[in-house]
Amino acid sequence: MPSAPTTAAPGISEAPGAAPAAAARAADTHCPYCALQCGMRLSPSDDRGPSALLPVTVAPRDFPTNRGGLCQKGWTSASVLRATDRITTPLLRGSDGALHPASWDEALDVVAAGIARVQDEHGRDAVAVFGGGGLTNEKAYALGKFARTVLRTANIDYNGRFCMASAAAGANRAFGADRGLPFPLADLTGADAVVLLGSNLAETMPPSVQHLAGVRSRGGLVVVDPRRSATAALTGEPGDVGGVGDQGVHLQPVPGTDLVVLLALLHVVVTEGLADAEYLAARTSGFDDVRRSVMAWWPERAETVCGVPADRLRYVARLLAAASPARGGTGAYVLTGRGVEQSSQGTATVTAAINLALALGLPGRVGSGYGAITGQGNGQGGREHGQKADQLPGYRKIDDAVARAHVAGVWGVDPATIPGPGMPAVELLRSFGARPGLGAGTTYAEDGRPRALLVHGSNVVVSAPDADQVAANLRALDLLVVCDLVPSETALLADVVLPVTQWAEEEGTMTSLEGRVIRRRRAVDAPGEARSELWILAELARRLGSDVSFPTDPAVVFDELARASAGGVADYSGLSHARLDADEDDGGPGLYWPVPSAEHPGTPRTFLDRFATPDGRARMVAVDHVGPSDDVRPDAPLYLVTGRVLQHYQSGAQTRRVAELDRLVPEPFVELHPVLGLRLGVGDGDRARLTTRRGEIEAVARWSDRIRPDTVFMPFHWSGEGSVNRVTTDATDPISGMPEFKVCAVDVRRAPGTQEVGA
Ligand SMILES: Nc1nc2c(c(=O)[nH]1)N[C@H]1C(S)=C(S)[C@@H](COP(=O)(O)OP(=O)(O)OC[C@H]3O[C@@H](n4cnc5c(=O)[nH]c(N)nc54)[C@H](O)[C@@H]3O)O[C@H]1N2
Ligand SMILES: Nc1nc2c(c(=O)[nH]1)N[C@H]1C(S)=C(S)[C@@H](COP(=O)(O)OP(=O)(O)OC[C@H]3O[C@@H](n4cnc5c(=O)[nH]c(N)nc54)[C@H](O)[C@@H]3O)O[C@H]1N2
Ligand code: SF4
Ligand SMILES: [Mo]
Repeated sequence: MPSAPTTAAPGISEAPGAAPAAAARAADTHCPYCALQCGMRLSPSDDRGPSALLPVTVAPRDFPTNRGGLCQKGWTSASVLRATDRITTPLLRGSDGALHPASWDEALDVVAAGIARVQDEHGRDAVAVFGGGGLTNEKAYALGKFARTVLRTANIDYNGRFCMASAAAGANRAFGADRGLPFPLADLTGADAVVLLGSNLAETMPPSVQHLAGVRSRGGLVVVDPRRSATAALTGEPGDVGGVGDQGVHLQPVPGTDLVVLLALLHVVVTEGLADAEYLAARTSGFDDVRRSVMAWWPERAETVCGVPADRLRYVARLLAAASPARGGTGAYVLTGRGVEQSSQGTATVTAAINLALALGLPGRVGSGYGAITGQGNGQGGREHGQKADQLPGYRKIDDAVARAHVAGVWGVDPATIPGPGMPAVELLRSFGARPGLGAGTTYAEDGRPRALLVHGSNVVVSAPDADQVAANLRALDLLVVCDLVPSETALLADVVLPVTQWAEEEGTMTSLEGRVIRRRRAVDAPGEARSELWILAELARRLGSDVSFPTDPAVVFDELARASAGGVADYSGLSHARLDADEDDGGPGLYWPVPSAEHPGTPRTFLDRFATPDGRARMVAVDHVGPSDDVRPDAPLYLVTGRVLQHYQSGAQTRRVAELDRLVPEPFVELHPVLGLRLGVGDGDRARLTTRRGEIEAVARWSDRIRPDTVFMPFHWSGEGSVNRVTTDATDPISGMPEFKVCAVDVRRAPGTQEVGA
């Protein structure tokens, strides 16, 4: 592989509309981006006004999650359909090191021959697959099936490992099932208390804030975040920063110490007799252990670790308990987001949040509960249909003999040919690296090193932790194939780039953060030669001599997925595109899984009678605080936390190509408190240099009094010298394999040789 990627202009369109314009039609569909899956109506553009070059215009429509609202990303989403550098033909890396347009036959022949060669020389597991939580259910299902039946490789995982893995591990262990929100989002409206741990909904899912109006009016919104984020500000004007406001409370802990906050809250609940004893006896197991384990975390001790005043911890514990049904409240919710989950103790922190909710009797009760806020458009469905290393469709375990037999039956293969679990994402990306002492002739069985990778729907060079190392590892591959819409930083490293259709160009289904299965609909044809991944996988299967069937009609793929999921945790067997369409024609906004039969109405709220564990009880598991893997120390005395801004989505591959969004937030920045800025000599507007154990980056400093003075914040949406994942740690949670994106130790200074702009 070449070390310096080059982009060739041919095959990548240069101007909006450069690809032949296709007739557009109206369609009711959903936003391409996040898991809120806001409802939108696409209409053919007229030939006047700013959208004249785009095939469709976007308008919001009424849907339960967005109630007629859209964020800036949603409003501008049609721009990506005609991104100026949209890939419109397959591209092949030539002997000159550049990417050149090729026909589909040429490109697919190269991919098939490369796969066959690598598997011949190094073994089946030497070809790996990396999927994405943005793929439709149909594509995610087909990708998992392709990996297990055509490639017969164990090594398939996806970017949901960066996103939902700890929440999933925690919920699966406690409840026996992982549906991010096991209740409709609109249920939050009636609660007396909602605790949001490490979630910045006001920027990451803006229309969802409508559902917090009720709890805010009752003073019950609790936001836990080291920054006074837009969401934390919804708690109202406090007397002092981080204090109690008129609409709720903002707790501003030391980064990476949320587990201590949660242990202290449960300590107060237990010692003040606020737990729901009847519920605990009837619906849970393991409480005694958990009760004993929180005894050591009285609020004054917790304060010394997490920095949240003891009286405020008591206030929040009592607020939450008063809202619980056992104490006559209208209901309470505990919700977690990436701020607490992207941690080496993410599963433990989710478990502590669940323990707190269980002690108060919230889960499995109408009007109360615990939930994790799924991130990607199909982050929920993406983790149910078999692109996760240890899973088969229907949220089944790949090492479960009964599950293997069922799925093998649907696929028409011998269960013994389905591989076992593969490596989780971070380990997989690490495994490609060349290692001393291993020659070209070794096999996967000898060195555990895949030689080829197919990427579908992730830009790992920007979004994976320790990203420079990831890029170096991708360069060490014999074959990198990337399917994408645009020349993402990862696509630019590939030997073969395959252009694919995107949201408004395809039919399919998505499963929203509420577990609601909804339809994605086509309004416009894809430009140039872009093709659906269903077609690409079918063509590769044929070229690789497989006799397993790969239908290309999404409705037919869905029917097969539904059969494969029958009897599993995420049972879609009562659903079809036709049923979802008929439901929508009747004004229905999709159906919640499980939907185990064609007559079944769907399941808006799960666990009402029993949890999905063998004995029907929720399992409480004692957990304790260890702290971040890369903690502050004299040469790296500050916490670096990472996250998002409203205008950009993920690695920025899509939103950096939307002029309006790029103009609003054109470059990476590092947010720091003025007190810290003065101490470090880094003024507002200065260039700052950030150094961690992985390396150094530079970005513009932005002063803000809304962040702790011991912490700096950077969004991760950019590549280049301000790409924060070049310095984040690739340490992972031992149970979920989720990387510790949120916290690492950093040294910050004014970039040498730069002019002082600020104070
Ligand atoms: N605009 C926008 N919206 C998005 C996305 C996007 O890229 N851009 N992506 C979508 C996806 S895939 C996801 S996963 C969601 C993510 O949605 P969120 O979880 O809301 O997003 P983040 O900004 O990653 O993190 C939330 C907050 O965690 C805080 N935080 C950092 N460290 C800690 C800590 O140690 N403790 C606590 N309590 N908080 C901490 C940050 O300050 C930040 O405000 O957003 C979805 N929506
Ligand atoms: N430091 C730091 N890093 C983080 C996070 C953080 O909070 N901090 N958050 C993490 C989280 S939660 C997530 S979810 C990840 C996400 O990060 P990524 O996995 O990189 O996600 P995207 O940027 O959405 O990349 C999706 C890519 O797929 C393309 N694409 C879109 N639709 C399709 C399709 O249907 N098929 C194909 N083949 N391609 C498609 C897009 O053009 C884009 O290039 O980032 C993680 N990285
Ligand atoms: S909140 Fe999410 S789904 Fe809604 S418009 Fe914004 S990005 Fe799209
Ligand atoms: Mo995510």
